[in-house]
Amino acid sequence: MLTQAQIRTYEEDGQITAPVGLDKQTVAKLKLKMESFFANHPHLDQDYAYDVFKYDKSWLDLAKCPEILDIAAQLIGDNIICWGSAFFAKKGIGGKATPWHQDGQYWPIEPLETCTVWIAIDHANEENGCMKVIPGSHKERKYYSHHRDDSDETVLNQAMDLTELPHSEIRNVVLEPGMFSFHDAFMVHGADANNSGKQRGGITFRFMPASCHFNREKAQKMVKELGVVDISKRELFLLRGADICGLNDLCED
Ligand SMILES: O=C(O)CCC(=O)C(=O)O
Repeated sequence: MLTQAQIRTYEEDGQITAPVGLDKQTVAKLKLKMESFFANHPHLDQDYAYDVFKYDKSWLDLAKCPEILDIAAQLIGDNIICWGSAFFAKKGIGGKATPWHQDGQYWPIEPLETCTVWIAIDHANEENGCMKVIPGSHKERKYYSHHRDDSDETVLNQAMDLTELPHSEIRNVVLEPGMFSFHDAFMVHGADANNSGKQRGGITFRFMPASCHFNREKAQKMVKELGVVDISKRELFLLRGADICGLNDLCED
């Protein structure tokens, strides 16, 4: 759980590294599970493999882990839907950068209140391109303009220019295996390419309060207008509480 001071840090910065994490044995099992996941799905890009649940729902067990959900509940409330899962398991050779971006920019969630947990399976540090955040960049709850970048050098095709920001102090999110970082959907973040020779495995889960609507029609429009990945058919898993919004078509897991 987070202390009140840590919750305030998240509110101020848009990111917090949790004071709890997974034990060594659990991380070792996760690492093997990640390796066998990619061995079984060789067509997936390890640098960014999204919608992991589509291939293997057993990853939901990790998203449901109480250490993670208790913190998510402190940040977004007790009614929690998990709607996304993605590996950023950058291998360490021929790596792609994660451009500076805001997540919420291409998410069809109304209102946009979500948080992501980034779970380190390997060490994530400056050497192997850990996530970098601009603390406080979420605070105005506004979208900065992004441009489309379809190059093979990056894992996402929406990128923003940091010159638009009023301030841009960069913080590296350095994590040991098993540690969690949480970030807000409006927060500006990115990561350098990992060419260190050392894998930087991380998996993310996206949570929204169940008072929000995952608007599938809006998702389809975003595909047409922005050329982003089609997330209109994402499965929605209610992990805690009830669907307060009432408009979300939930999935039985
Ligand atoms: O780990 C990375 O390279 C980027 C992660 C990210 O963009 C995210 O979790 O939203």
